[in-house]
Amino acid sequence: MKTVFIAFGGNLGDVADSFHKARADINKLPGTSVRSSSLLYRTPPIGPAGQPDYLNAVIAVKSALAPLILLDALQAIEKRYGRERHEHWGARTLDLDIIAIESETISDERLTVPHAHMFDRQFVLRPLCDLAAQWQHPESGETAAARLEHLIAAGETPLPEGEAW
Ligand code: A4P
Ligand code: MG
Repeated sequence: MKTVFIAFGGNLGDVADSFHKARADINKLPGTSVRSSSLLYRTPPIGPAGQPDYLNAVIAVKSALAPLILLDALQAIEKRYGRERHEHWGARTLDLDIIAIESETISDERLTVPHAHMFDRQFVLRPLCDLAAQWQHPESGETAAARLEHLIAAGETPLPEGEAW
C-alpha cells in the first residue's frame, strides 16, 4: 500500500458535486481507500483567458493499485462525470491528476510522477500543504510548504482560504 496524492480540478458544471462523487468512487476502487481531504479552494484559472474560476482540492489515498491501473481508473471517473478534452489547459468539468506517490519518480509516456507542473501551481501546493506540508519533491528535496512560500515571496497572490467539503 502506498500513499498517493490526487489533485481535483474543475470549472464547468456543478464542480463540488462532481468532486464529492469522484471522491466516493475513488474510495470504492479495489485496494484503495481515501484517508484525508484538503480544504476546497476557489482559484483563478491558469491557461487560456476567459474561463470561469476553478475549484481545486487534493486528497490522500492508500492504494495497492499499480500506478498505470490507478491512472486508468481515474480517467474512467473523469469520463463518468462528463470530462471532455478540448483545449490544452482549457475549461473542464473534472480533472484528476496523480500528484505524487510517496517519494517515487515515474517517467512513462502516459504518466509522470511527481506531476510535471505541480511545483509551479499554488492550486496544487496549497491543498497539498493541508495534508503533507513536509512532503519533499524527490528531485529537488524542496518541501511543498517551502515551495508555496517561494511562489508567494516571488510575487504571486496567495489563494483565498479554503472550505471543508
Ligand atoms: N499524464 C501524465 N502524467 C500524469 C499524472 N501525474 N496524472 C498524462 C494524470 N495524468 C498524467 O492529461 C493529458 C495526459 O497526461 C493524460 O492522458 C495522462 O496520460 P489530460 O488531463 O487529458 O489533459 P490536460 O489536463 O488538459 O493537460 P494537463 O497538462 O494535465 O493539464 P493540467 O496540468 O491538468 O492543467 N487552473 C486552475 N486554477 N486550476 C486547475 O485545476 N487545471 C488546468 C489543467 C489548467 N488551469 C488550471 C487548472
Ligand atoms: Mg490532467
